[in-house]
Amino acid sequence: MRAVIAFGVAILPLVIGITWKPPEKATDFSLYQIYPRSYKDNDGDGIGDLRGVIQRLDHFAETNVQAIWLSPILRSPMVDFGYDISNFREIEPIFGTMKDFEDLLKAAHDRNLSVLLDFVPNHTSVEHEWFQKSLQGIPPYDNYYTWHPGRMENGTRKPPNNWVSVYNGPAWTWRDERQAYYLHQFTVQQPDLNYHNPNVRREMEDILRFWLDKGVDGFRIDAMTFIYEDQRFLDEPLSGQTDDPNSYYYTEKIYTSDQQSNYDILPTWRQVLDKYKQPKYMVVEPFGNTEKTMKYYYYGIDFPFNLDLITNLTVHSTAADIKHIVDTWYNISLEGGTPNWVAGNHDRNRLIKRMGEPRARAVTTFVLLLPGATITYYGEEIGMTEGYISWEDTVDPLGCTSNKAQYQSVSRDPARTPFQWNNSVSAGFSSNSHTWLPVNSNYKTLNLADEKKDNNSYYALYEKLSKLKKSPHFKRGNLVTKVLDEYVFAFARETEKHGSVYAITNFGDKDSTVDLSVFDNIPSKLDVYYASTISNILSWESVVQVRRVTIPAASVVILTTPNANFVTG
Ligand SMILES: *[C@@H]1O[C@H](CO)[C@@H](O)[C@H](O)[C@H]1NC(C)=O
Ligand SMILES: *[C@@H]1O[C@H](CO)[C@@H](O)[C@H](O)[C@H]1NC(C)=O
Ligand SMILES: *[C@@H]1O[C@H](CO)[C@@H](O)[C@H](O)[C@H]1NC(C)=O
Ligand SMILES: *[C@@H]1O[C@H](CO)[C@@H](O)[C@H](O)[C@H]1NC(C)=O
Ligand SMILES: *[C@@H]1O[C@H](CO)[C@@H](O)[C@H](O)[C@H]1NC(C)=O
Ligand SMILES: *[C@@H]1O[C@H](CO)[C@@H](O)[C@H](O)[C@H]1NC(C)=O
Ligand SMILES: CC(=O)N[C@H]1CO[C@H](CO)[C@@H](O)[C@@H]1O
Ligand SMILES: [Ca+2]
Ligand SMILES: [Ca+2]
Repeated sequence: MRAVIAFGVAILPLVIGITWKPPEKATDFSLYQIYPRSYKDNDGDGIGDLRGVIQRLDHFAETNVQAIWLSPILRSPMVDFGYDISNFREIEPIFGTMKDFEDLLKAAHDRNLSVLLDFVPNHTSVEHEWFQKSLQGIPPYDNYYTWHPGRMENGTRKPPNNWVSVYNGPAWTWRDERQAYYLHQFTVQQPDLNYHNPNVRREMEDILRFWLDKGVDGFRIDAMTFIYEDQRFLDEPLSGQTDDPNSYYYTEKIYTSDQQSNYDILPTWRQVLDKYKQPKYMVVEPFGNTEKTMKYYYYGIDFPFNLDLITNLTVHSTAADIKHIVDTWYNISLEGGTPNWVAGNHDRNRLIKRMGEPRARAVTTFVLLLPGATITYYGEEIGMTEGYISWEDTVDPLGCTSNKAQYQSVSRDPARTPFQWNNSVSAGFSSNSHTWLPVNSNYKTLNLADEKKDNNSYYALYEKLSKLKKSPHFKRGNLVTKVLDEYVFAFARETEKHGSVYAITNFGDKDSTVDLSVFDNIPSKLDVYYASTISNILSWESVVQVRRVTIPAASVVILTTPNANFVTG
């Protein structure tokens, strides 16, 4: 009896602290990735911080964002900008204090915004206390990481096998202190945790609980593909793609990637989340192919990120290619899964760099208007482009371990430059004219404040699409897709009473005239809701005849049933 009362008292403050009811599942979520170093700097040191995020939370109200995911904000020597954590229970001082984080959580919840943390389970920093103790062989930490004596070849000690790290070079590093090699699938400073050790699994569950108890709404799980490795430590077969044994692409990842145990551990984390009254979300970062990614849906998570709009879509994609990607991911909803659409993250070239501005607008239309969860990488809503970063200014470990001639092809810095808020000093990101990465020089014209005044800006598109996404009238998950021409792909979202919306994209280099009457029950005339290319073919506020609609090259056109009012009904 006493225990029951104590339990009731303990959970009461958590329940009272939250006034709104987030959705049970992340279905139709709009999730925004904040890269905290680059979102907003409050204290003027040139690096973004948590107080900066608090200042800019209202940015999300206008565009119907329901959840933010913060890239890692925990204590870190910042070798991999936070993905190398030295203490899983402390906020990194560059970003602020625990009080700042608690204030951020409260300020977000006051706005009905959910907050997801980046959970980095695969590895710690070498500076983590566990690793320091493991190095000295102190129990129980001695087996928290994967240590191996290596193999002797003709009297010379060699790493246990040919495994290569994601950041190139051997995945094994020798330490004299332990007289052994440790495994690191990422940088030398990111030793892999040993998930075959039940103590490690328990520690990581405790860390989840620590943040859930604080009130976070869930986690985005980093580098899921790399958690477990085969314990026989055999050589991986050669891929044949390169002769360079230090290249990540040298081997086929049959022992270091996508092991079945990576899937099996997820339901154990789900159980931890399900102990809480409020809905908690869990989304996963995959790395492999579509099939292996899809498999995550069956292991208790909300969704694995769909990276196909990044990896499979190109400026040359045909309408059939696009339809295949869209149908593949949409089909998961037939089994109760949540499709999701991602156009970028801090590891990839920005959308506009990959696709060019005109086609990027079409991709943004997919991301916001297809059924399921929308994921926005900070800056995508204003169409941020990549900044030029000189060799001297390069800080990304992938860039730095390259050389002056080649760093530009591998460095991730250009996709991580500060958010462009306005046309003042450092684009309104910082009061400091010197920022951790230089602000993109195009900020005088490409910035949120100016885009809000321009009906044809990228932000205007993002806002218009966000309004549509929010419409309560779309039939749940409803979608019809069509190939109308070699490069013209179209889809329809229907409602019960308010007609339909049709998005038509032309990825080709030539205008194309198509017949939309292939869609069942389409009216003979439609209103133009949006056209990315304003020309004499289509202009704002015009009406089109569905049997002959000309879609300009490299553009997107969004049409609606006449006088439809999707947003307010
Ligand atoms: C948050 O949600 C609650 C309940 O769902 C609602 O009453 C309140 O107005 C919302 N607050 C904001 C800022 O939208
Ligand atoms: C070991 O040495 C022998 C004799 O010098 C040589 O034939 C063999 O290739 C060497 N093996 C390796 C793995 O280097
Ligand atoms: C992505 O491309 C790969 C390789 O071409 C292909 O096997 C896969 O089916 C594609 N995925 C989708 C969703 O179209
Ligand atoms: C999607 O599901 C439909 C209906 O089951 C099926 O006909 C179609 O082939 C599937 N498409 C893809 C790309 O999986
Ligand atoms: C730009 O943003 C900064 C930071 O909020 C602000 O101090 C400055 O006044 C803004 N400049 C303009 C022109 O709005
Ligand atoms: C932008 O569109 C709105 C609504 O259609 C219109 O009232 C306004 O005049 C337009 N502004 C500009 C600068 O074109
Ligand atoms: C997209 C993403 O989160 N990438 C991260 C994956 O994990 C490695 C190691 O933690 C990071 O370096 C990447 O930035
Ligand atoms: Ca700062
Ligand atoms: Ca691992």
